[in-house]
Amino acid sequence: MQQSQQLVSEFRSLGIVGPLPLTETEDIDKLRNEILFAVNGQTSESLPGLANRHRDLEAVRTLCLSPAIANVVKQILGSDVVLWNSVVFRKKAGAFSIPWHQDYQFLPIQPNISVTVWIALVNVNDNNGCLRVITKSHGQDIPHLPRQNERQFRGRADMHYVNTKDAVSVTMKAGEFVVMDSKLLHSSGPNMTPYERIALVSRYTIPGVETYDLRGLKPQEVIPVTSSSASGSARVSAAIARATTAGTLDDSAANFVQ
Ligand SMILES: O=C(O)CCC(=O)C(=O)O
Repeated sequence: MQQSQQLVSEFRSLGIVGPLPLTETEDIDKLRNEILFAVNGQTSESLPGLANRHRDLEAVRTLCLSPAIANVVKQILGSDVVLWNSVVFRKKAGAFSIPWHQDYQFLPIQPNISVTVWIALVNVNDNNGCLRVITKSHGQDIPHLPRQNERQFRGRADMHYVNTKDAVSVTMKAGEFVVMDSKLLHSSGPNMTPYERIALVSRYTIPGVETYDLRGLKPQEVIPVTSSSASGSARVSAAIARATTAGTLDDSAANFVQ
């Protein structure tokens, strides 16, 4: 109990918790190879082939529904949690950086209640483009610039508002994950190694929240991570109250542009 209270208060205060280990029964090498085999040929520039594969790939679903992840996300969002989005992030040898951004600005979800989990499928560090974060930035609404073409990442923070000297690199072993507030400023550096860096991002919310496809048009089905008897709308109200208190809720319409 003490441990879980610490975990939640760390999440609320820093906007991130971890790295934490996945459940021991999850064989990360096997799952990674299955994912790579299935997404072969899909790169970050062809994101739709890498998005929401928890719907059809068992290996992606197994990771997204890991009891270790469910346990943490439930402590943050409450016991009734749904998986609503996932993306495989491939960073090939020599590949680009991902610019500083806050996810909540682009999420096709209303109300904007979402927790992001970043799962390392290989060891990650500064050499191969690990995640970088600015802790405590989840309290701020950072202005973002629109992307100039389809090949650019979906959005980037206006760097006048980002103090990169506060950035922390999140070094992780394959099979570890971090849980982030969807308002936490994050980025990742270039991959300077000859090997691919691969990660899985999964996103969770609560029943009753409306979630849409990548273009923010079609309502999407969600996958329950747990169930409880509380009604969806009661859970939404409770989570809105919690998120507002924690300063993590943005009520504006989903403005996702993929
Ligand atoms: O995996 C990465 O390099 C960055 C992922 C990311 O920025 C995101 O999930 O929004």
